[in-house]
This record gives sequence, C-alpha cells and structure tokens, in this order.
Amino acid sequence: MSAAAGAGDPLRLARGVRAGDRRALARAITLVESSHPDHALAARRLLVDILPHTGGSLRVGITGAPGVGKSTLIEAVGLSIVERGQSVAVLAVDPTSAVSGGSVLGDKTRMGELARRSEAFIRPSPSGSVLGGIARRTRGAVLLVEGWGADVVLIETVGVGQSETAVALAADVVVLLVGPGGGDDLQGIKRGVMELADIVAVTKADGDLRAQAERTRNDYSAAAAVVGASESLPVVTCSAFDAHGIDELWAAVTRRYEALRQGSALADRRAEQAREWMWREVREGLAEAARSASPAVQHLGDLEDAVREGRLLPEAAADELIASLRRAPPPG
Ligand SMILES: Nc1nc2c(ncn2[C@@H]2O[C@H](COP(=O)(O)OP(=O)(O)OP(=O)(O)O)[C@@H](O)[C@H]2O)c(=O)[nH]1
Ligand SMILES: [Mg+2]
Repeated sequence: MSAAAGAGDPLRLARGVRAGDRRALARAITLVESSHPDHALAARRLLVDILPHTGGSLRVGITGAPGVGKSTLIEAVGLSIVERGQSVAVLAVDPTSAVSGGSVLGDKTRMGELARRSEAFIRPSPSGSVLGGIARRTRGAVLLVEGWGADVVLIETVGVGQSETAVALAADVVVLLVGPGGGDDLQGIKRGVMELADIVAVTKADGDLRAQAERTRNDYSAAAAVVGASESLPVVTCSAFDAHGIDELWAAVTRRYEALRQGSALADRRAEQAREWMWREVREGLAEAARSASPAVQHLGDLEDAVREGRLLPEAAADELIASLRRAPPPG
C-alpha cells in the first residue's frame, strides 16, 4: 500500500514509540503533523494503537506573548523536573512566525541543556508552511509523547488565535507568562486571556527587574480579583536566570493538578476536550466537503462572487451549499 509505504509502518512506529525510542517518536509526530492526505490513514492507525497507553501525564500549557520568556522558563522547569527523576516532553505549537523567524533554531539553543537529557524530548514548532489543524496536531503529539512515557508535557504557545484553542483543548493546567513591565501586558486581562489561565507567572523577576516584577504581580492579583477570574488564581513571580520562583511556580501547577484529580474534574475536563475536538473535526470536515465535494462545487466561484459583490447574503449562500451537501451521495 503506497500510503503506508510513504509513511512507514504505523504499527511498527507505534511499537518504537512505546518502547521509548526517541527517533520513532520524532517520526511519529512528523506523521501526525503531515497534511498529506496519504498520511492521514497511517496517522490514525498509529494514534489508535497508542491511545490505550495515553492519559498518564500532567499536561501543562505555557502561554504568553512572543519573547516573554516561555522557552527559557521551560528549560529551567524542565531541568528541575528531570532532576526529580521524571521525564518531560516539550511541544512548541506555533508555526514559525515571519516576525520572530527561525524559532526552531531559537528553541533548540534556548533549551540546549534540557535537549541533551535522555529523560527529555523536545519538539520545536512545526514549520511556517503548515497552516491550519494546529489543535489536531497538538493533541496528536500529546498522545504520542505520553505513549513514549512522558510524565510531564509542556506545551509552549503564544496563545492567540488557533494556538489558543490548541492549548485549551490539550492542557490540564494553563500558565500565563507575562513580563515584569505590566502596562500593556495587563491588556491580556481584557482580551480574556486570564480566563483561560489557571496560574499567572510574572517572569524575568531578576536583577533590576525584580522589584518591578513584584509590583506587576500585585497588579495582576488585584486585576484578577476585579475581573473575577477566580478568587484563587495564583500569581507568582519567577526567573529562569537565577532560578527564583521556579519551585513555587511548579508547586502551584501541581497543586492545581492534584485539585483536578480529586473527584472527576480532570477526567471531566479531558472528556470535554475530546468532545470539543470531535466537533472541531466535524466543522472542519464539513467545510472541506462544502468546498470540494458538494455538488454545488462547480458554482462555488459564482457563489463567492455573488457574496463578495453583495448580490447574495452570506447566510443564503451557506444554506445553498449545505442543502447541496445534504443531497450529495454519501462518500464511498
Ligand atoms: N532577565 C531575564 N531574561 C530572560 C528570562 N527568561 C528569558 N529571558 C530573555 O528573554 C528573551 C526571550 O526569551 P525566550 O525564552 O526565547 O522567549 P519566548 O517567549 O520563548 O519567545 P518566542 O518563542 O519567540 O515567543 C531572551 O533574550 C531571553 O534571554 C529571565 O528569567 N530573566
Ligand atoms: Mg519560545
């Protein structure tokens, strides 16, 4: 079968991942990230085989503005996890942006020490050419690193647009990282970023920035109370440079995780993420079918023109496409 040949044997790959083979893991993630239609079936076989061996890790999203210090903090946190005898996987989910450029190189150098540890696996961002499907690829990669045996998964993301959804659909605990400057960063609250966060960490709290970071921490604590994000939203300061606050931050993360594990909160959260994921797939699949498989596809250009020129309401055009999809014979 050519598809399986192109993608390698998914079941062999799955065995390699479960045996702790890092190269197999890297190839497995590449397969799941692939947007090549021939790889979709192999990727699914792989994930189905891995699925019974997943769910055992603490999944942490680390989100924050570009350059705020996410990768550097992840290296510090990751090293302390490894020192405690646990394994850690780092996933960066943002496609390389034109702005920051070359984040693959950046991540590798910024996490150089962690990258050399056998208990750590680091997967830099997918390349900038890959658009769409970030949530799907992130979830797939989380399952794979769990199958590999990661005790902790750290997911780095700038947390806007698609990657915000990706982290919300994949993480158990979300840490919002902010700079010591306050000011503009506080806009994050208005944008609702804090509603997504379980913990706020003011990073770069070292040297001259330490006092300012403490003031920013107080600002965030006060702001969290005002927006009613949560009476118990922890706000901490930390530094990846002098290791200040790293243990406290990690203690806050594990406290949150242990709280979720009381009763069924963690299982409920993950169940809801899986359900939401299914509906995303349905929405994306239907949109794709409307674009490519609907009998109205020959008129698609006309429909779009009519909508663009204001001759047809967008909702009327959508109705027409959906109606035509309903009339279409089922695939296969
Ligand atoms: N003083 C100080 N600087 C830091 C700290 N952490 C990171 N930096 C600096 O902040 C800059 C950005 O750090 P990164 O870790 O690459 O930030 P990032 O959020 O991962 O950036 P992107 O992945 O590009 O969004 C680098 O120059 C770091 O050296 C810290 O704890 N203290
Ligand atoms: Mg980074």
